Amino acid sequence: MTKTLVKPQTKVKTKTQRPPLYKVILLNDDYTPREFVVQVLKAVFRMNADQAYRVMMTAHTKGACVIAVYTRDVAETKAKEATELGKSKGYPLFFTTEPEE
Ligand code: TYC
Repeated sequence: MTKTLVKPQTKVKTKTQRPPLYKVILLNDDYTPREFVVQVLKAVFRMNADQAYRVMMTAHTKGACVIAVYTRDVAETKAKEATELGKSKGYPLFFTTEPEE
């Protein structure tokens, strides 16, 4: 009797799913002191003085600046934390999030 070898009909493909990423965006305003914006960027987004100053100046001159990209939870938590720091001092400093294309 001959034996027939049957190949499996299905193949299992493993795909690594990457979580969708969100941008944190700093918005300019007319009231928050520049130095305070720099302080918040250093504290919440772990930037050095030079990076923080550049980001602040970009938002100041262009109206907004993308700061960093994180998973949704981290982006939203950091944006909220940074906005709250401004609020606690009475400043309208605002950070928002947006999904990355
Ligand atoms: N425009 C503010 C000022 O002139 C400084 C500032 C910069 C505020 C960036 C917010 O995202 C900002 N005092």
